[in-house]
Amino acid sequence: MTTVLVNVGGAVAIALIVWWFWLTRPAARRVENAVIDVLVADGVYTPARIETVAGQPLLLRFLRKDPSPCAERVIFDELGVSAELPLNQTRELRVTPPRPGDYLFTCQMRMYRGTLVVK
Ligand SMILES: [Cu+2]
Repeated sequence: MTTVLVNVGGAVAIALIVWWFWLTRPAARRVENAVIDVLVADGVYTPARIETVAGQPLLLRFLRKDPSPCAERVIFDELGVSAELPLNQTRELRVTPPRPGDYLFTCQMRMYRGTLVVK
């Protein structure tokens, strides 16, 4: 009888360890990428490809180093976001992509281009 209880206890402990170390990881990963710095310079956004998951609030910090008026606005068309980027200052933008897919972000002339890849 005692042996059976010890075995059951061992199985429960193993199940808890598996659950804690393997199955809880995806939740932690969502928080990791919540803040992203984007540099606006020389005609490109860096990074130009940002990966995230649907429903996760994202804080994007745009730093514009390009004095050209071409770079002064960033537009996320599908998310209804259009924001002015002051030169040499960080502009914080909060976006929450609702569904998986590719969301383009561009300047108003679509010369600067980036993609929010949502899984
Ligand atoms: Cu432009």
